[in-house]
Amino acid sequence: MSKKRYMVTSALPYANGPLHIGHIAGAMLPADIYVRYLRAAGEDVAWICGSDEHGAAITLKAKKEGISPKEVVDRYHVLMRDAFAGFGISFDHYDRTSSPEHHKNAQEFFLKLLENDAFEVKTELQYFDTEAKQFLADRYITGTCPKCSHDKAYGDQCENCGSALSPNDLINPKSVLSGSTPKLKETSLWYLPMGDHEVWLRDYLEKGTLDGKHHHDVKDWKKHVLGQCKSWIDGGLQSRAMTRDLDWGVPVPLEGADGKVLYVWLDAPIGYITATKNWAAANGKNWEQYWKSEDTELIHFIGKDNIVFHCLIFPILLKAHGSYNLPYNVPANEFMNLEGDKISTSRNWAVWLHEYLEEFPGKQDELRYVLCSIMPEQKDSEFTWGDYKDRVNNELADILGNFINRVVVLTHKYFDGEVPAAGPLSERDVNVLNAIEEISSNVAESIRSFRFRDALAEAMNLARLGNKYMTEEEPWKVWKTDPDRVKTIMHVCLQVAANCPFVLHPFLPFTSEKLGVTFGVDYLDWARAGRELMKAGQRIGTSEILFTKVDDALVEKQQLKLAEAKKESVVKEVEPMKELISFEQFGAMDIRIGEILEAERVPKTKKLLKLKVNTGVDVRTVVSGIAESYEPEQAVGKKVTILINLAPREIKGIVSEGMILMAEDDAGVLSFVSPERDSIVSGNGVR
Ligand code: B3M
Ligand code: ZN
Repeated sequence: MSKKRYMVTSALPYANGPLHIGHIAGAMLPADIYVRYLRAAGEDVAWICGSDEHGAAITLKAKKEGISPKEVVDRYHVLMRDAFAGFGISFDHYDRTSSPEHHKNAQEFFLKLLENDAFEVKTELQYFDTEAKQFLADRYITGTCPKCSHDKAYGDQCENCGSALSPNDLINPKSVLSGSTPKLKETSLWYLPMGDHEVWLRDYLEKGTLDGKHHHDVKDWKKHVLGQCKSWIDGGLQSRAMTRDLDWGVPVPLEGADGKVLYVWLDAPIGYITATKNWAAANGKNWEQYWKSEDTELIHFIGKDNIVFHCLIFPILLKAHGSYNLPYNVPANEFMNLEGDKISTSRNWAVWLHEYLEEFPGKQDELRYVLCSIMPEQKDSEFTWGDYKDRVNNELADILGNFINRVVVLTHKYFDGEVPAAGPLSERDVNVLNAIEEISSNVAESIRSFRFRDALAEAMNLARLGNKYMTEEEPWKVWKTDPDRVKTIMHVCLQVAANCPFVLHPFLPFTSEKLGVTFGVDYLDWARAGRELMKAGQRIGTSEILFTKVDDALVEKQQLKLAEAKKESVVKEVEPMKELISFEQFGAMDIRIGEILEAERVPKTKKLLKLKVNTGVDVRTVVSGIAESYEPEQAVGKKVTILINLAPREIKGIVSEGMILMAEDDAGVLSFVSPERDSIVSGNGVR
């Protein structure tokens, strides 16, 4: 059953860098399509977004650039806002979380939660960087993941295995600020006891019920979203700290809480509410209807890395507050990769929106089209420039562009730009005209169920149908023998062409605007679409070429640009030199050449091999995190460099006696550091 009102949100991007195709493919383009359709269908909808301006993402960027966090967010807020506008991302309101309104709103929300006993205050030992004089949480601290042994896990999450972590879980913790090993220091934190909410969360997510009543249809939710939620709950929900000891963020509004701010994942989703309030105030609306009224659907568009926050944490907060709706659906997308690799801001492996807008003026719809065609709705997908070229040329130019161009040119050529009246209709004419309604209702249904790829394919079917009809009816031939029949053919073609902007505008707003002018149709009103759109005698306008073809040179240029970025980022990413050590310290290390005699995987780990190594001194066991780079059988027989006087350490129940030295390439693949001459035997010292 559908409701009266829609509150739509898109994940607030961190204001710490420019936007790339992954951002819009994940959380903004699907929402834009959805909302454009809903508006055209006459629904009451508010769609908000904004810049996420708090958290370690911002402060670490500021530190790296040597500027203040405020300068970082001011710079990128404007860049992001403009890039969205450039792509026709039609938010009703784009806000930012560093605003005084948001600070006030988030603080009030926090106080209400406190009043409702939503938190537990705990005073405990937390990691503290004595050099940087700062507590370390989230991205400020890295170490080895206790679950999978990945050695670059963060204080909040391991990106290798997806586990949620606390700083205290990390093995060998290191401060990101100084590289030093942090000390423990006492502080108080407000925790959200998520475990207390497991029972109702399970009902809400697995049955779609809330307080014993039907809330939403579970079958409308994406499987991968529910799967992720279920595995979180099955794993047992841990308490999560909702405050941080930092100086950038929304201050905790309590006496004695100096130097404490709200956790960014507490304040950012409240940012959705602040944005709605600001939008409502500026537009004479009642914000509470959009967040609290029972007949409003709350829909969050996000990427898959944000699922836990929107499906578990935010619902707990909303419910604990008391009067808010819970998400009606969270149609999260998976990730979009680029030319065989993960999109990465730090490695400059991305197609940047502001650069695309500069390099391809007027071609926003081409990118929107390609991104929607390959949207990662159910699984990860991949953008390549070769595919961009194929889709623009074979679909946009050859089908849509070609059809519209032929309709417009022939209408002017034969009928002086006037819509001809139809004569008797053939069965095929009738079928084509009937298809208009069918396609339009299929598009609507797919959009309402968040199947945007299907919706776009179906909308394009209208142009495909018109193009095929025209090609097969051959009005240019029939003109010589039966000009009356051409009137009917062109009449049918014009109905199809004029309906194109109706079904295509959620996807291709710029092109649809042009078509709206050419055919004089009010395409922003979904209900007006249909087979009788163009009346006989009505004049149509002219049309420019809608899509120019992409050539190989463009593809190569873009691929080259990426290759250059990769080269530069490799140079940039070289780790800075560590502090000087004395000759004595060097001399204390006993490094030898050893030979691997045996190798086997350590059960239940992805990365670890258990090796037997002949060090020349003895044969010993070493556990080494190389299993993703070497199969056991590839490792056997290799001569390797090994530090033999490192204190033994137990890893996964095995005592490891030594450390094999490895080199790492830019893709993270490890390689043994081996002697070049075969004559060098085990036990040779390395000096
Ligand atoms: N800024 C995370 C992200 O960009 C975060 C989303 C907030 S939505 C409330 O992945
Ligand atoms: Zn892990």
